[in-house]
Amino acid sequence: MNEAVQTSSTFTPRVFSGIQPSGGLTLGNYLGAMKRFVDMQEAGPHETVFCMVDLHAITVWQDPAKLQRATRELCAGFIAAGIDPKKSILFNQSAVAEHTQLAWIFNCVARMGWMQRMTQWKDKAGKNQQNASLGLLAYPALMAADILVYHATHVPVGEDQKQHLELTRDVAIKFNHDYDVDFFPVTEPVIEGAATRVMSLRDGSKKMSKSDPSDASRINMTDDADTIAKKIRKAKTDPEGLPSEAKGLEDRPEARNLVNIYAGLSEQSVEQVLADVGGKQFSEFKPMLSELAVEKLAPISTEMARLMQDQAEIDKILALGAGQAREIAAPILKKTYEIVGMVGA
Ligand code: AQP
Repeated sequence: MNEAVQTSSTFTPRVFSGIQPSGGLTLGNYLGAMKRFVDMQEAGPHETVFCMVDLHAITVWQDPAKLQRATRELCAGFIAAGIDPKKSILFNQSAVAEHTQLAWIFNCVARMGWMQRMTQWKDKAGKNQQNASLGLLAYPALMAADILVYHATHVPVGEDQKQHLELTRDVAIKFNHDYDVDFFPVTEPVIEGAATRVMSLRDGSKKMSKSDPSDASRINMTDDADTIAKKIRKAKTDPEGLPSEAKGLEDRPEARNLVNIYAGLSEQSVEQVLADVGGKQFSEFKPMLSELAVEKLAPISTEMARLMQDQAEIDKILALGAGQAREIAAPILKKTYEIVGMVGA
């Protein structure tokens, strides 16, 4: 069992995480989240529950046909990356109504000020907060429900989700306190590895993101070998060569990002990578990185394309997963309703 999972509280260890079908999967999603989901699945024996969070995706406008395709493609991505529906529960959020039912309870537990402090809310709503959707503001309460409706104890995520997970902990603590129960676990974020925050290839101060208007800023899991090589060749760098120690990457965000990506893909530490490539110029390092990225990503994108040929099979897997998820979520929601005082729960 994964060490982080072993250090759990009195609740049975259970891992939950989700990814939004708000566009195609990026290398950031893969290294920061999906690859680590697979590690946690394989580390067993704890249950692993993974979700396509389509209700989160619609907090900003999504074209309905594209959302459907992105949800199925994300499911194909999970499976191609190594999530096995026989070992993990794999489903889409809107198929399990308990998420939104618990989210309403949490909307009434969480405070407005908590939501307004969230960096993601500020970034995504921008200067036009009055015109942003109410769902975008309430996003973290739904995320808390996604996690706590399974009594999940451990949530593997990228660095950017740390603040939302702290809010999930605050929701659990406040609920337990307000109703004088010890019902919801105080979830542990699991943020590990060399690539917990993969940055844009065009701007080392911005996160690599599915919704970045510039396609050159990210590597998509469906990019072919030539596109990957071209994007890496054009990735922003600085004129210096690579250092031999991690401290030489300080104040060099673009160089650090490419080294982190190499470390994440090759499953080495940054120090191990620099011991090999220290002293090289980017003209030498970038082709090495391209070759590694293609070697690791091509089998996944080929398998995703194959799985996407049979959408009925994907829908079958999602329906099966939703049934399994509901079996865990329904009694937890029922008990929550009883605690809150709903008649006929
Ligand atoms: N750049 C990243 N580096 C490391 N981890 C990342 N994650 C996302 N981007 C990076 C992790 O992937 C998981 C799923 O993220 P998400 O799709 O639910 O939402 P997000 O974090 O908002 O991802 P995007 O790609 O930036 O989506 P959009 O553009 O729609 O907002 C999370 O665990 C996240 O940490």
